[in-house]
Amino acid sequence: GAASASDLSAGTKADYQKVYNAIADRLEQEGYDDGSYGPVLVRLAWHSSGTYCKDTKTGGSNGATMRFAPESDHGANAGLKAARDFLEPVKAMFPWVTYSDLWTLAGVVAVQEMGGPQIAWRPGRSDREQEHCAPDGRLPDGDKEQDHLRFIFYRMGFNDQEIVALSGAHALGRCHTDRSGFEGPWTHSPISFTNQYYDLLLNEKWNWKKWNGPKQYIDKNTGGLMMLTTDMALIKDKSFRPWVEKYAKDEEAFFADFSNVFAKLLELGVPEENFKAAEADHSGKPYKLK
Ligand code: DDH
Repeated sequence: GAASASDLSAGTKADYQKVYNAIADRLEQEGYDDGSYGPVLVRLAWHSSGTYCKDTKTGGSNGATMRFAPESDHGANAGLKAARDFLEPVKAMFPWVTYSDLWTLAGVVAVQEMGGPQIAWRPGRSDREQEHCAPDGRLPDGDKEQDHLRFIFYRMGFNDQEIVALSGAHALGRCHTDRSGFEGPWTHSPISFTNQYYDLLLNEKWNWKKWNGPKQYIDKNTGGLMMLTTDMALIKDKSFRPWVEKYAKDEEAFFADFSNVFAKLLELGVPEENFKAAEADHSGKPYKLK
């Protein structure tokens, strides 16, 4: 059932701006990956939300159940402990913020601070206990084709355009052999939010990587970039491809669509009354923090 108002984060907009700033201040760290926790925080926000099923109304960002096994041990979540641990000191500074609000807000901070669009965000998620862990298999597998993408993302309530827009998050970050088994970044600037992913998909020459690891593509030119089978499905599929072409040409359109669809992702499974109850002014209106 819905949490009572007393279970919810009870902050004002100014309070959440303080949480935002505390995350932003620590984002860049020499020695971690490409120099920023931004990408792995975006991935945490996405994996904590993308478990949603619209038919059974289970999973989603309301709960932060990835704190617990078995969800923390799901193969798809390998490596996300780094992101959860990174946020612990912030949780300690602001004990009133729920983990589920903190993790989704961290995704917003990361996108914005890495040069992406502003994302509207609302507090109001309540944390839930271990028995609410999402079942395994709700997140996408990188070695599959367009049917799998549709199966996974239609279940969350997204359409083809939204699938393509969300996938542009792979402008950020990289694959790690000790996490997913795959290797390498998608773009030349993995800690900047850009539309480069779409341009590379269309205009780079991609070959299968010759190695003992899982099937993935590498770019013919430099050998330093990668694509998953699921990434490549976006240009093979007749309905996905026009959106890739649009976002490759028009970064503004990508930013606008990503902003909308990422905000929607972060609210999957959160009852509307939670947003209303959590806000000091009970308006349920989104914040634009910066
Ligand atoms: Fe992703 N992603 N993702 N992804 N993702 C990985 C890394 C990152 C898939 C597989 C992988 C989205 C969609 C998909 C980010 C954001 C988003 C890795 C590598 C795999 C594998 C993990 C590792 O080894 O560390 C697949 C498959 C899909 C799909 O089918 C569509 C979406 C929708 C998002 C989003 O945020 C909206 C980010 C960021 C990363 C980089 C993480 C890092 O540590 O760097």
